[in-house]
Amino acid sequence: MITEIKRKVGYLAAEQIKDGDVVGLGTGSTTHFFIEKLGKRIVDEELKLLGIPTSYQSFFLAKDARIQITTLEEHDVDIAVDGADEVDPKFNLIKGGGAAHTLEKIVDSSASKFVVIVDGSKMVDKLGNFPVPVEVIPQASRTVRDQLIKMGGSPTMRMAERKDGPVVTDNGNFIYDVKFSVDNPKLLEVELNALPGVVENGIFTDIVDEVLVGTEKGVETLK
Ligand code: ABF
Repeated sequence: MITEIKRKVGYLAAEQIKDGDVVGLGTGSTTHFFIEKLGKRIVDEELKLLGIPTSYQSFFLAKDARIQITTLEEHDVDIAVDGADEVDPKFNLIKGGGAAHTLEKIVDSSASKFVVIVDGSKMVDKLGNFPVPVEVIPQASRTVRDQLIKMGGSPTMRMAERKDGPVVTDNGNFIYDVKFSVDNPKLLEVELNALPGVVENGIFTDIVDEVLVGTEKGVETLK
């Protein structure tokens, strides 16, 4: 059922894309369906669009969907569509479960319109049940961990599933998943990025324009 819900919300988001749009292509299983539907629209409607991927995962999905790829060097983003791990009532997000939050935040925040697509399980009253992903320069792993603990966090290095080493991001860095009590998302987002060695964290604030929430009853659009 969850797959059908993700497909429904991903497909609906794809209907917002207009001919000639430059589209930020998010990462994750819900956005997978969004990209799939764009591919169908390109064939069925001869839709013309350019895609800017937020990870190697979405890059290859876009290639499979025959979406022409471009870069932020060449184009501004008209609309970015991306998943999330948590969404609070003020549209603050936790993202990064897919280890792609650094380029996601760059593309999503640069878009004229940023649309988040989630299933209902991602909607929360307060961020923080999902640990905050923090991308770190490998050489700074220990110093950043110590700082995260001093800030009241409980960091765990994200390990690769089948190997006994850490997950390495598209940028060649490591990720800490940090349990925090996220009382002030904006402040914590700024404080985390001020730590020497932190590349980007998965708290997204003040950049979401719309949230499409898929449930068994249908898709609700929150603005
Ligand atoms: C991506 O989407 C990640 O930031 C996030 O972890 C992931 C979760 O979404 P889904 O449940 O659709 O895989 O943007």
